[in-house]
Amino acid sequence: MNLSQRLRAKTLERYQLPPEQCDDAQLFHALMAVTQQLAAARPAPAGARKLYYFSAEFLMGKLLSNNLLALGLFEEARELLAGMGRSLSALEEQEREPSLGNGGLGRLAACFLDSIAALGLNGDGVGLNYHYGLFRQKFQDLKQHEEPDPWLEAESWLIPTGRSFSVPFGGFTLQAVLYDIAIPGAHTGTAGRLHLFDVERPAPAPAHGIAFDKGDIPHCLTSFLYPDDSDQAGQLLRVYQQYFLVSAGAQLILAQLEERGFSPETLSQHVAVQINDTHPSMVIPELIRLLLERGLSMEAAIEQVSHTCAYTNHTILAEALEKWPLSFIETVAPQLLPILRELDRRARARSDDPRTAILYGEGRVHMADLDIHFGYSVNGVAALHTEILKHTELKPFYDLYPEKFHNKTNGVTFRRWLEVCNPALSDFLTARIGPGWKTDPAALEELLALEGDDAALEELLAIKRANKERLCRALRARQGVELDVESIFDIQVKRLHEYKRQQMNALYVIYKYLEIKGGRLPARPITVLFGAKAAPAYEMAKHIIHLILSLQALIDADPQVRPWLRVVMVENYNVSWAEQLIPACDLSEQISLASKEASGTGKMKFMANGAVTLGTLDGANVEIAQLVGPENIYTFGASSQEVIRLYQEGSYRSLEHYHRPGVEYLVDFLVSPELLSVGDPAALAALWRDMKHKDYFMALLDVEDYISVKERALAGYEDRPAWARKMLFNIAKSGYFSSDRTIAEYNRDIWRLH
Ligand code: 26Q
Repeated sequence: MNLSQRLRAKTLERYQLPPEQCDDAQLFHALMAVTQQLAAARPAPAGARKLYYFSAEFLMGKLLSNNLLALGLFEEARELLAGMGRSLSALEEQEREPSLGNGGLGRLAACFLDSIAALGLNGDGVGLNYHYGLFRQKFQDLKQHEEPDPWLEAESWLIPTGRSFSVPFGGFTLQAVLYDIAIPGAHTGTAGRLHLFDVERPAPAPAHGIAFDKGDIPHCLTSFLYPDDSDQAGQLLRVYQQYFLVSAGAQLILAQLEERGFSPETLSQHVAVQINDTHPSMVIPELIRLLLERGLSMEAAIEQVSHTCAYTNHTILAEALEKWPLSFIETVAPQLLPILRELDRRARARSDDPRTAILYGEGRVHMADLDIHFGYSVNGVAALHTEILKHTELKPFYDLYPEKFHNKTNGVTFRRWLEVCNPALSDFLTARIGPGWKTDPAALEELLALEGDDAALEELLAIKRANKERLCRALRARQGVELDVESIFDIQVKRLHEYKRQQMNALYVIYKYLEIKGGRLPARPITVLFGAKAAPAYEMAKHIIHLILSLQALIDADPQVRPWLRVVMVENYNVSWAEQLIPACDLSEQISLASKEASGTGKMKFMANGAVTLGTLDGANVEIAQLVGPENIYTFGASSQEVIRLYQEGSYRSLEHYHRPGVEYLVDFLVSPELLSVGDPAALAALWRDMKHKDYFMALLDVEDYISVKERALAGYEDRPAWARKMLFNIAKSGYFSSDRTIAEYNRDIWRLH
């Protein structure tokens, strides 16, 4: 049966209507069901060793288009719907986005599942079925408000498996019920799975806000995703979530091992576990515990687990390194305590450096140390990040186990982040260099042959313009803002964090606002777009959102400035917004303080969609710069070595930078009468004081260089043919950042699945 016949059969069965007479919601649900059945019917790939990718987050985004593409039905679906006067994007409006992740780490896990499936590797994801994903962001009175985001409906992508496992907590036991999402591989005929565990009787939705009864563990364990570590509340619940995930996941591994006919003594030959940051680190003692129960000696259990588990580090921010009090573990999973003590004893026997111990002074478990001692691989997520881990953050461990350390530069799936989100550019690429880039993004390099082809460059500019128009329509419809497509689209979208320095971008907006007020007009209008959620308990981040929204309101109301400069903060930035924003971007803002952004993955999506990067030499920006060369990127700011030295010496004084003539008037604008007339004086003053006296992430160190290089980038945009060549170069070199490349490296160096 072809897709048309399947869809007809489905709508007749469900609604007793032919597809033509269904509304968008019915058509969406029918198409989802057809897609899901086709994906679920596919076999798993073969392989002697099976990978389990453990992650507290999987930021999947909407799945309909992606799954159709992987099943080879994307074009057929587009044509079928067009023939009925309908569109795939209208149907996708009906889909709720599963936001089971905060940001980069969760989205990386989703790209990895897509690539594991596409490479035909035998690997599955293991996570939790949060009923409420990341909160929905609303702006009110120029501030962020959080609302619950229920994504589960009667019909969803979840497939009940009928399988469950008992998870023993201190004092009670819970059933972990397993649901699966099928992940079809593009061009493989096989499919992987995302395994999501849930409690048996989840709590009903809270009546107001995003608050749950954090004490009601049996019902609330899977209620919500933690909005990152800045939220101090309910840490104990977080540990319950982690143990629930790893215990159920470890039991699934051992059950499947047995089903494949292998004994627990051979675990490491048949299983690889990738630990996505330290959130699932308790899988190590839990697997050891389960192997002991199955009769292995402590020695043998540790030996097996140490050759099964591998750890990825995603951050060097000290506050994000997990060190749970032992008392939490004693409450949540007391059965792990003797194992943790034994592992600590062995770690101390391997090294007398106290910095590599597992149990710390006042009784905390250092989760990363557990992974490094009792895993066989440690990797960072970009070249610079891995070097910093080896020589600074994790130096004592690198001295102990140099052979365990690898770099695996992150990547993104070009299926979602180019083929699905930018069909116009995809068609252009296929017309110019053939379809080879779809299975091997490195083939995008063939575009370099078009460097002197004026018609091709013109077409590239026209595609960008059309994508900007598409974004303008979306912003008009959803947020009621009217933008100028002729303006340059300068975009910064990512979680709100001081180290990412959205506040420095806001200082640029202030600079430009004052320039225009002084009669110095830019060559063309500038549109500065932001999208960012702040963790609900992260005050400074919320102040920065307030600053941006205040600037937006101030400029919108100013007829002198508004034609030349706009600020727009997209409400509720998520994967679906990213799919609209990224193809429409001219200038990609990647301006974190050097050494702080482990990698960054949004930057890779922007690059593949023909945006030019404006960035510091941080994270994967370093590798982008090496690939495209200085002509095709704008870099600025202090180097990571300088920044690391400033921190080590404790010698950064923001006040000294504040008093520079090019800086003081920008910072003081935060508490100017103009801005105070629109914004909240307490919030703006708090931010102003912080910038002046603390500025922990050194925005004032780099702001002047940032402004001058950004001005150079804007001037560069005016040479349209030269800019089109920069776009071409960026697209051509972006293939390196395909997650297919990243996953092939994980498989070659860590998993060895076949
Ligand atoms: C920790 C403890 C308690 C509650 C929450 C957390 C928590 C949750 C999420 C800590 C960290 C995160 C998310 C981290 C993250 O997204 N890191 C990003 O990972 C990307 C993929 O490797 C990188 O590209 C980014 O540079 C990095 O910031």
